[in-house]
Amino acid sequence: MYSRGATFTMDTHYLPLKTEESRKILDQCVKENTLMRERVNKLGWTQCIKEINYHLLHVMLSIDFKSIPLFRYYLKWSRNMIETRNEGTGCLIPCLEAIIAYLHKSLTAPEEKFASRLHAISREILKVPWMEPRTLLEGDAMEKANQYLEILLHGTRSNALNFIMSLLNEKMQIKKIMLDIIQPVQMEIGRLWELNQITTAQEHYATAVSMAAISQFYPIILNDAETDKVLIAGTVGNEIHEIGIRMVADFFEMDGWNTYYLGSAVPIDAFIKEIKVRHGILVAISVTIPLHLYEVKTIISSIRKACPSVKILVGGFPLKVDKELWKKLDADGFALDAAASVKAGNQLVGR
Ligand code: B12
Repeated sequence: MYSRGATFTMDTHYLPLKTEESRKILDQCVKENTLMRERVNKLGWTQCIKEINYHLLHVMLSIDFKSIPLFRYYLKWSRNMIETRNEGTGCLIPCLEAIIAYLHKSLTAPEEKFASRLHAISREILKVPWMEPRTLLEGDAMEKANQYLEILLHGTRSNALNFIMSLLNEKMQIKKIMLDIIQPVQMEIGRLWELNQITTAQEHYATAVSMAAISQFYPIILNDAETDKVLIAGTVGNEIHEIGIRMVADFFEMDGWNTYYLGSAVPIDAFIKEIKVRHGILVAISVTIPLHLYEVKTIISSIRKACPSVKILVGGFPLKVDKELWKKLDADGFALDAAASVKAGNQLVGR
């Protein structure tokens, strides 16, 4: 397979930099742990500080949202990232311990109790030997999905677009193509990236092709129905993952709604203006990167103030990881996929 030899820290330059805190935590780790000293010698202080910063932000996120599932997911994910880049997970425990010890001073009593649970969980998870997570496309039902994956990795754009159209010609429903072929293949692309088996460029390319493939359905899907069922959908802040929310908007469109899909990373003021101008009765906001949950919380509180009668649905990757999170965001509802979104949306607006 492919190898990009990446290090753990990714290009997330817009995230808050807690450089001073991370340096102090790293100092402590280096004093107490030989592996950590070796790591600093190998990668340098700047890289290791960035790495601690990323762990620190995720520990804080789990504490702020009181979410054990988010923490478990992050541990598993960072372990996969580190193991498959030959960086050794030996440093993960000392880093997390030092982070939790550092945070102790500033935590309230209940937060401190919660942080101790995170500590226990990290020990429990990391003592189990690492195993490579299996493909998400196992079983006979996944034959077509595997073919599509193969084309995304080794074929041309035209092969991919033709393949998706051939499924439609074989009478596979558009909704099924989206949920049973494109969605799982995109998730598998993510798994391959996480395991360092494909490059970021391949991940980008696959997504661009999948979006083009979906666009072929628009002459069939889009309608001009006169209706007061108006949906405004998009992602906010720095969230650029957009296939999921596009699918959600498409499923609403297929259900007879008027949908305004605004795109990704829409500024809050612009989003609110659209809700007002288009007379939206339902808003759908998607989030994929867990650290972007803060931004979703902020926009929801702004929408509540500016458009008190509008209903707000949320969804996306972290909300699938922790099914209680939507309540902590002060949304009106959430759904696991595009089909369930339509059901939840109709219920919320009483249709
Ligand atoms: C494609 C992709 C990208 C593309 C996005 C391009 C684009 N224009 O969309 C690119 C390459 C740019 C990218 C960038 C990054 N990505 Co990325 N990406 C993915 C990938 C492979 C697929 C996402 C996707 O298309 N899913 C398919 C859709 C259909 O599924 P879905 O989003 O879950 O949507 C369904 C439901 O959730 C629900 N739903 C979704 N939204 C909503 C909204 C409402 C209201 C409702 C009700 C329901 C709902 O319905 C949808 C349809 O059924 C995922 C893998 C994964 N497991 O998701 C990684 C993944 C999300 N990315 C990841 C990462 C780390 C990043 C980067 C930080 C680094 C990188 N890879 O370069 C950057 C960050 C960018 C940013 N600022 O947002 C990680 C996140 C892990 C983590 N710990 O945070 C993942 C999980 C990959 C991995 N396995 O490691 N990424």
